[in-house]
Amino acid sequence: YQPLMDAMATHMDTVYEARPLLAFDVASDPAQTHEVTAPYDRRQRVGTVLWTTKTQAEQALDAAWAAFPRWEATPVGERADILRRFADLMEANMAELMALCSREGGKLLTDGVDEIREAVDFCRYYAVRAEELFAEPTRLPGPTGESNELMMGGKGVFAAISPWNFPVAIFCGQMVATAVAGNTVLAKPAEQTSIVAHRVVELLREAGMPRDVVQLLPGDGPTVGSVLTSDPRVTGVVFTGGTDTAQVINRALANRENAALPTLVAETGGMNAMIVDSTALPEQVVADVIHSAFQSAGQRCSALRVLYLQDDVADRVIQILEGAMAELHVGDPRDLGTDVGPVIDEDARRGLQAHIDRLKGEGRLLAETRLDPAHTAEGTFIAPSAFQIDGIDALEREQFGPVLHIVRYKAQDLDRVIESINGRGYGLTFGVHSRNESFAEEIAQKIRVGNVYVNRNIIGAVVGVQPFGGQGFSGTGPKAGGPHYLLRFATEKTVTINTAALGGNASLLALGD
Ligand code: UN1
Repeated sequence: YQPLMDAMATHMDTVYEARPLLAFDVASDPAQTHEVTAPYDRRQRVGTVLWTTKTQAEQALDAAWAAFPRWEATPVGERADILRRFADLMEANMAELMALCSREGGKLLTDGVDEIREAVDFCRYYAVRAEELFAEPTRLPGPTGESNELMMGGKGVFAAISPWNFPVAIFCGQMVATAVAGNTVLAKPAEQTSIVAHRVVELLREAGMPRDVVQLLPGDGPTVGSVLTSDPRVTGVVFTGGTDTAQVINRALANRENAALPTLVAETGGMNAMIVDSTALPEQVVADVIHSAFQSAGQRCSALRVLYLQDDVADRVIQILEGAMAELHVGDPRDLGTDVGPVIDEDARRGLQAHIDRLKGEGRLLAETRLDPAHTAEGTFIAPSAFQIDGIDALEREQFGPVLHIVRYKAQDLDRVIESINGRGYGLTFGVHSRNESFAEEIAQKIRVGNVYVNRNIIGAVVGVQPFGGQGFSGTGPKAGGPHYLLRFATEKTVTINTAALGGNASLLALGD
């Protein structure tokens, strides 16, 4: 990491000025300018963000609408090449992007590396998939005297609404997937991470993405979000964030007058569980639990929230866990010795603290990491903690932070455990730890989630290898980083030609040659 650290050092004090990146230039406006400070130390400025006004958002939509036919007609190879150049540029600027992920998003440097790598992988993966899916019409077999072809196109204008917890990876994944499929895109980054989003879109423009094809609209939900979800010209929305917000977006899209039926691709919350049976290796379980529950300060939708321990192994696992949690260092994410950084902001900290205080009040605390005020006094930090609860139903909502809930179960109650996890209605990630192969397989079969992990941690899905996404309250699918993702942003047109009438074996391919 040393060369990266040295390169990053040159970006640690830059004060940024982010602004909307639209098809047209926007004037500065002090009334629309917001300060950004670092989550690990609120005295440190990262820069300012100029928020998009409602009128600008509407004008951006005009431009996106006008640009769509031209962009859709651009050969897919050219669209994919922009993604490849963009990936190269992100790699070349990795140190700066990592520095921004830490300074603005509170991410550990190691998380920053994974983050930029994932964004690069999304670009290269979707570029290849787009060329496979969109390059040529597919000829379909049919009766003599007729040709049938399936042609792929874009859908129109997409709004891409992304979260702060993956401010480069998910932000890029949404943007490049919708764009390479032939759509024009209005990207609304999370309010908390607009500066890194701005830098990323500057690189995307440098890679050759036309200004009116992908536009960046920093701002808040009531202003920018509501334009994007109420205008009938928005063909679809790709969203990652909370389940509640996805439901609000779904209702807003459905309530539009004179709008075509929309596409909503949502990747939302999780109440992810892990089941550990008596044959599991306690040391390995604890290593994977710490990783799954506390990496990224638990701020991943894939993170472990509820750990089910079979009675025979529970005491041993909890004892090792307690020791391991006592060793975690909470503090400045730019320090390589830090294991757990801050949570994103004061609202998040307050919500988590209230949940923790309630469980402590009920006497449920099992283990906790100590905060050292010398490293945490100026930021929004939450100490990792573990509590005993009776079951997943005791949790009212997803707690998006480093809080682990532990349930003891008896072997004969396993079916009831699985029923209650399935019955809770979320379905994102799930883990099982067991050295009994048929036990693990049986559970993996019964559990209704998007991603099952056996004898390992449950976060960090790899693009193209572990397609990621859930079901139920956890999302609509299709899976990001999977082979079918781009299809949800595409139209399919079947063209049937009576070739006899054209006097031969005509096909669109032949006509186009
Ligand atoms: C999210 O946290 O919003 O597998 C989803 C993982 C990541 C999760 C991203 N792909 O941990």
